[in-house]
Amino acid sequence: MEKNCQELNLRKVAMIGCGFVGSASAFALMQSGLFSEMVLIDADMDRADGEAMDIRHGLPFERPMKIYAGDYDDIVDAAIIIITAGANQKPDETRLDLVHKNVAILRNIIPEISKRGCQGILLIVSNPVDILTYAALKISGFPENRVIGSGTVLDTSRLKYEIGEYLGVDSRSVHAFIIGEHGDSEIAAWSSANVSGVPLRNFYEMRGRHKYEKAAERIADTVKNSAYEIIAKKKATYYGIAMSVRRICEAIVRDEKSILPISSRMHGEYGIDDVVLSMPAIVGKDGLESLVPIDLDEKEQRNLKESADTLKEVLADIDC
Ligand code: 6V0
Repeated sequence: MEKNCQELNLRKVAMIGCGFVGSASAFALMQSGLFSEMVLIDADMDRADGEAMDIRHGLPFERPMKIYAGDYDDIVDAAIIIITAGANQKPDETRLDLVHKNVAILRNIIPEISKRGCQGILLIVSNPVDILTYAALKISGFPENRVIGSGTVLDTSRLKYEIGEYLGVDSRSVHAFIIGEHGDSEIAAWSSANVSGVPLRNFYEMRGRHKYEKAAERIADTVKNSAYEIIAKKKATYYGIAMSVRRICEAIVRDEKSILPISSRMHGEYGIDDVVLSMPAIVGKDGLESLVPIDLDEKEQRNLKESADTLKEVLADIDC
């Protein structure tokens, strides 16, 4: 019998899709200590069961929790429902190429969640994440704060890593965002980037790196192309996104009000409306609290608008 969820279990997480990304994320969450219960669901039930068994065999080295393969009745009280189900990119495929396959998969999954009256936060990870987050919002009818995508949290982490390496500084001291689409039209927001408050351009000079523009261009390209490069070498990317999923869950479960570039629906910010893309946002126990409209220079604003237009063209082609 279907349960109708009224009370959330704030220590419970559900993972729908247990392929490379879902299983790596589940493994990262098991080690995080954030949850006391984790349900794994996959169209391939043996896969979900096998991953649950494998991951829980690590529990004697971590904090106790329940990890099991389940079905949709098991997730009604989950505080966070993570969706990683769907086809992944093949070499030479863009994220946008996946759209029709993965929207169809969402059409199977989301009604199972909404008809049970789940009150948890939907975290969409499957690609193209911006389009799928928009589709999930429409299909679920959930309030916008509860339907978010992992967006450019991963790309931003890649950016911080590359800047940190280049400047010989801890990447955690780098404050910089990738915004827009999680994909080919993403934008590195250089004009607001800094290292612990020191504008990036000044920090480059301080470290004896005088060719700022060239280095920035190279770093942005490396970030944009890293998924393609990893997929060409090992067929899929999963550790970086797993850590990004863990970070987003941490901000929600601990009500951290951290600023993370998750994907969410825009409402006229920078002249962009009715499309989901990534902008820095305050993330806490209710999911998205509010956007943080960082300063963008003219070129960045223009590129952001173009990124939104790219996504809108794709949205016009799907029925949601
Ligand atoms: P994968 O290893 O093929 O796993 C996908 C899993 O989804 C499989 O185990 C399938 O059985 C399962 N699945 C398919 N349909 C359903 C369904 N209806 N219900 C339940 N389970 C289902 O792919 P992988 O894990 O590598 O990638 C998953 C998705 O994450 C893809 O769309 C990737 O493109 C995307 N990524 C998103 C990233 C991001 O930054 N947002 C990063 C990396 C990958």
